Amino acid sequence: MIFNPEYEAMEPKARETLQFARLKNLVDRLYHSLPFTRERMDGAGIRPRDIRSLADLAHLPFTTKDDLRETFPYGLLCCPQAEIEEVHMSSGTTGIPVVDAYTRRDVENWEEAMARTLAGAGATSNDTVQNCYGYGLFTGGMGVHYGAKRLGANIIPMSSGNTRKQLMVMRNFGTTILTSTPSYALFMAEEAIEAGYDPRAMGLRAGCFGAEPWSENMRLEIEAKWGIDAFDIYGLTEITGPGVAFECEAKDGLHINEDLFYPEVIDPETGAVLPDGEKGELVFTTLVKEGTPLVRYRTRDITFLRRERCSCGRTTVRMNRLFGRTDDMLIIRGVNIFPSQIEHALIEIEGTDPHYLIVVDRGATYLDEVELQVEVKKEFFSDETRTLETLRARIEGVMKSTLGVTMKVKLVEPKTIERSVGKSKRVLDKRTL
Ligand code: DLL
Repeated sequence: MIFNPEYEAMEPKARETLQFARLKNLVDRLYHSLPFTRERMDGAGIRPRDIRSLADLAHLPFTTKDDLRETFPYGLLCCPQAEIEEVHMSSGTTGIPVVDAYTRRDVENWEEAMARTLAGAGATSNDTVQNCYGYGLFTGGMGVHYGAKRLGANIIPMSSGNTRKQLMVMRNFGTTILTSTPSYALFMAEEAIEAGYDPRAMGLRAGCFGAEPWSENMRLEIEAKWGIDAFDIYGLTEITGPGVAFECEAKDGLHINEDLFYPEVIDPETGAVLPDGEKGELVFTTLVKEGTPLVRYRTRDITFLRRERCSCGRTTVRMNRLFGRTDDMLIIRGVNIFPSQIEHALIEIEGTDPHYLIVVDRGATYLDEVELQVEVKKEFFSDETRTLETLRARIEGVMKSTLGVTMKVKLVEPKTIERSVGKSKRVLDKRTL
């Protein structure tokens, strides 16, 4: 079902007109109310009146994650602080988080975008949605929650974890739609089997999975284990959260809610806009955002765009399932982590050298497991085992509290981690998706 045919099945020409009107409005508003944008545009020698077509967007400067970091928390706020109704946050490169602030209208648009997303997976007001994305500053929990409410579905706000309880609820409340990270969906199926249930007999019919990379193989596995249709959903905190793009029944690319989020794909080296079909970095302009609108935000996600009509009737542009990222961001159990954050934390800990290796694996449990190998200073290594054990426990504690992820720390002798001549290799990702 198409939730909002007026926007989702709009004639592309009419949509372009709408997008242009919204873009113009956005650029005017930002230029006149946000010193950051005015300085950037003045620096590039461009005025709001120079934006005469959608193609002129390409003349505007990009916004990057560093810009968000440097203006933390409210330097890019475009409305009076009193109008903010909600905030969300995710990690940034050095641990300084990026903030998304929503006005009432922003939350309404998010509800709309997520209602479209759930409807793409066939959800209606008759469904019961069990939402296992984390509630809190992460956008997954609230995003799905809002969408399910807008759809008029029954929403079970489970958040992530506590798997036995999830399964109990699923069996007793007649869950029909599951929303979680794809790895957690697989983990839950295994737990169900272990507890003596047949996941296929639990009544689910579809699931919306995202927030981390997954593959066609993982889709097939989730579908076979649960006996459901599994749909890919995409979004990022900076651009509102989930609801930016979603799969429909064709499962052939993700429809971008492009009346709200205008996409471009650029060459990450030169910044030039690439034609449809060419792989590059995805960039978004939030056309109607009021709280923290962004112009040409570089997501660092790699994909390409396609404009052929989809068999579902939606006319929106589709993005391919992601190919990866242009940076070294890791997603561990849904938490975004940069190796540099680990490095910063290690520097503070006496006894360690800044040589480390992050080994990520997805064991039999389907959940990400991290082993952090850290080189210890020579004098520490000759010390008694108790000192080493204290150091190990301390690093584990620091990692858990600064990054929010449990890691197994293994202390290794000096000079055992391979040195490289070029860009050092900090991550060994053994996960096969
Ligand atoms: O992960 C928002 C979200 C919540 C999306 C629930 C889908 C479902 P962040 O924590 O800011 O936001 O992380 C955003 O996660 O730039 C991608 O690199 C990655 N990502 C998100 N969805 C997918 C997906 C949420 N479907 C970052 N496939 C993005 C692959 C994804 N990677």
